[in-house]
Amino acid sequence: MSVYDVAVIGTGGVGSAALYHLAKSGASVIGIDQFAPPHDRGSSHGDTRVIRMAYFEHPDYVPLLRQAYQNWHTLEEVSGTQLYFPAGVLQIGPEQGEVIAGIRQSAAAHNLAIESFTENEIPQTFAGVIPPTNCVGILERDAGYLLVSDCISAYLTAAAKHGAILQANTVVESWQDRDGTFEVQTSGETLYVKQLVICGGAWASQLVHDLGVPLTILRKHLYWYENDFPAYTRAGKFPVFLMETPTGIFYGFPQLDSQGVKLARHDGGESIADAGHHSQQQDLDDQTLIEGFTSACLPQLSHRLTRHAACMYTMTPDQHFLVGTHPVHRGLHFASGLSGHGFKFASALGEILAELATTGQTTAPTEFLAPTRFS
Ligand code: PYC
Repeated sequence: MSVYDVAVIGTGGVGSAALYHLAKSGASVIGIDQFAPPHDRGSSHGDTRVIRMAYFEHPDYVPLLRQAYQNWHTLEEVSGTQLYFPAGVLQIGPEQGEVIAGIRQSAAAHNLAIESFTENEIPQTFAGVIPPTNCVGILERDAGYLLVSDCISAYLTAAAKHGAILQANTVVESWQDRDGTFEVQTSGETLYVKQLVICGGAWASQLVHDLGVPLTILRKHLYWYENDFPAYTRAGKFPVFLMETPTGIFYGFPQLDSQGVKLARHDGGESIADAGHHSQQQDLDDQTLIEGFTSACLPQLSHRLTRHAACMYTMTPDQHFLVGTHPVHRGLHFASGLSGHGFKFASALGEILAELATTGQTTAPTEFLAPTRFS
């Protein structure tokens, strides 16, 4: 029998950050993961993730993004590793579409610097980019990408230095709230903890069963295409991009290495019943859409695929996160339903969960993410 102050279940992006902040606060903490993080079985693999501040999804995310940027910088200092790359993010879409109108709203509400481009100015400024008809562009310079696996490894290493225990390849079979102490049954042993932090990603519904919010798991595809056009590279100062087009919302990254340009579709996705049966199989219809997008908007990119991967989005009904303390089990705190746009927040969400577990409250403005909004 083992006893800890806190157990963190799931040590991907958010869980590894929570483990670090808890260990640093002096709590005795164990992280449990069914795989060996960083791994490619969930939602935090495929090299890169976007980070941006003028958030089209909702202006209320901006204060959390400030905290996230700050915490990623701190992790870079702690680990001595560059994790954030300020390549800039170029977003393109119709003026009244979800993306452009949302960015303008967030930028105005929080006084954020953005640069606007007309349809004609886009190809003149960004070589090899052809916007869809009647679309405009916005560049956010203080935005870019994070190296996902390096972020997770850096948090796990830093957490271990502060005394956290990591139990990889260990399944949590069940947990019970026994009058304020949690009994956690893993594939190896029974643990007793005062607080439980669950960052289960696509396994969240199995781990927090009585939350009453339906989560949908989507299988999403990532593609890397060989590139010989110098402008589409990081060295050529090509930005991260996200484009709202008539056939979907597509995003991608400048070429970083010999794998070429990474691209994916942000909308769409195939609903899957069980995260445990998520496969890496390719989807030719999805790939056809991606190549239709590149033919139209990034016409200098080859269609020679160098790599494919599949990952999962865990979607809430309104595509905003679920963050907070369980309404019945007051020692249980969670972040889930990150709906495909959560990794950039991991450094902030981990700190918020650690605060909730150690003090019972957080000063971060997360009320808009409370699961009770669905009740
Ligand atoms: O968070 O910017 C983002 C993003 C784009 C596609 C998936 N996530």
